[in-house]
Amino acid sequence: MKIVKIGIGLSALAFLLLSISVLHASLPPVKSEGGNPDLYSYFATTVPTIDGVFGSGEWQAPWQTITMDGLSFDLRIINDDRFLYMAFSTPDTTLNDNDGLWLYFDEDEMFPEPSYRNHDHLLTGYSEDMKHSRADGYFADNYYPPPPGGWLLDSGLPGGTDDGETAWGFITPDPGPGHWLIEVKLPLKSSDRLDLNARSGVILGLHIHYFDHSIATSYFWPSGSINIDATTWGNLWTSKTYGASVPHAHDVPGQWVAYLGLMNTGTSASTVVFSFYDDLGNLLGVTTIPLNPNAHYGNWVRVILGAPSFVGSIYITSNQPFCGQLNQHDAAMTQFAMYPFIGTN
Ligand SMILES: [Ca+2]
Ligand SMILES: [Ca+2]
Ligand SMILES: [Ca+2]
Ligand SMILES: [Ca+2]
Repeated sequence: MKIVKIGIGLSALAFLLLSISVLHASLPPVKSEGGNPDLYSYFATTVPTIDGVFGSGEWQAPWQTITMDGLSFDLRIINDDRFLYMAFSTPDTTLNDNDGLWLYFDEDEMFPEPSYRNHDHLLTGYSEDMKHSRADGYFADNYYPPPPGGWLLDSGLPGGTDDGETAWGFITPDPGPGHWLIEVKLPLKSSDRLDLNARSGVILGLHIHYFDHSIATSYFWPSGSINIDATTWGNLWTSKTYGASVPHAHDVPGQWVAYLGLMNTGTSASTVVFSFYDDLGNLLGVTTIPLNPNAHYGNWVRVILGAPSFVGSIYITSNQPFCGQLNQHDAAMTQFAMYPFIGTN
């Protein structure tokens, strides 16, 4: 059982927002490296400027640490409904124009409709996407051709265009050493069929290749993965928000109301358990919500509880990760996600 605790005081919006920010801050780095490891994209609350500089407040997501063939890279990932943004802090301390980054994405092949389906660990001609960026500013958008496969430039086909932005910046902190920061922006869905055709909320396959030219060495995530075999790639969970229509008819004047939306973007059914506690820690009720793959679920917290009002905290557990959204009636919205709890308590 994976457990994440959040406290949600429905009597005060400020407390609700505070609780969610605490949840984000306490998320552990992703360490799973066996099989197909996971990375998580948080829903963007700000739109980053792709300039190779990590501006204050620009990347509103926790750092995730990945191991690429023995080297640790830190990255932050966010998305909105149109774009995926990635920020890399590399351990590469030698500035070289030919240092390079390749990002390979696997989606399913349900062209032309944008799909809620997840990556299929299968490389299908014209259905996948790859972005290649170099420290000297070179950028190339690529696609996966039909067999015998390989990766080719989008611009080599009629209508193929370069879609995406990257920027590299060499930062020299005190104390050092200096190292590369890389910012990336790419469309989840573009007008070019040779790019991703995905919606926010899907899981994409991801393969990362970093090349340190100074020592002519490549690093891969997942370690040992290769760019022509998507069964070796990792999972990138993207986030989705809800256009929730809050049911005014049930609202009680003068009270705060939280609207709860859940989405299971995984491939397994989730069992989500909400335990409601009052301010003294007394258990008020427990509700179990089954959430099938790619299913949406939305309701009011107090309706789940079965009580006309609720003030207290909610303890949520799940046997699978999922993403969700809390919407304080007509005023604010915040997203949260249930990821594996790593550690002890
Ligand atoms: Ca920036
Ligand atoms: Ca595929
Ligand atoms: Ca393209
Ligand atoms: Ca492409």
